[in-house]
Amino acid sequence: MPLTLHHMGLSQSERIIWLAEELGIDYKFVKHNRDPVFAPQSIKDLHPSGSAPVMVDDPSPVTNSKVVIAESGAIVDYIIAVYGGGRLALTPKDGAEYPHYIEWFHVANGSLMPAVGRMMITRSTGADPDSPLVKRMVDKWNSGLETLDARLAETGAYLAGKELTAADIMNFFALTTMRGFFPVEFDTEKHKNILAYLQRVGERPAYQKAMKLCEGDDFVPLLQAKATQFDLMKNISPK
Ligand SMILES: N[C@@H](CCC(=O)N[C@@H](CS)C(=O)NCC(=O)O)C(=O)O
Repeated sequence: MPLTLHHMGLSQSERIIWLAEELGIDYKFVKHNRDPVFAPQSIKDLHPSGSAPVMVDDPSPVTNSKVVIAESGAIVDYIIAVYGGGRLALTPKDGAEYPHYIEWFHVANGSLMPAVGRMMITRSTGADPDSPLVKRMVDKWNSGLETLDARLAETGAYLAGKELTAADIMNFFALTTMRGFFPVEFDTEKHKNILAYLQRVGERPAYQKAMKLCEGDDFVPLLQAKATQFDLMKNISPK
């Protein structure tokens, strides 16, 4: 089995394991523990980015040599193209859902994750909530959620349309596990479509299997309006 997927606990690399489970492909799973919050040396040794996920394909059927990639979107695209027969990705042949697919796929790392990251930093460093910059960041996060909720209201199912695609796999972490790093509560009215989506995805056997593999049998995915906060954040709270 040439494909090895490296996951770091409580991180966005859960996306890659979930993708592999949805596609039903063979892979070797390697888990790395945070040290204690950031990436351990074992992740840094794999790729200069020093971040998770990392995919190692050795030998890659594309190059006949070792391929190492450390960027979620690139790994998702690579696995779907090389091992997934194009499943879970849409193309122009899929018609009206294609532009939604491509937009939402890129919203994940282009807008949603940066918005979540900024929220986490402002809250964990105790930034002044009345500063115009902090207010603008909060607005961006709130309007991102509003847009996402409106899209889910339109489809009644997933981000591109009626079926799960890689666009969902890219965005889901920001709505779930990421909320364990800072307190964001969804509103049962304003975010009702997001909340229904969390339940819909949470029922998928591939998602359940991936989360158990990534975080252990006792881990409860953060699929409710309120998210349990991870203890590891105490290590980097301002004194
Ligand atoms: N844009 C990258 C971001 C990767 C990233 O920042 N991963 C985080 C985990 S969620 C990480 O490794 N953090 C630990 C560190 O930077 O020390 C991707 O999508 O793969």
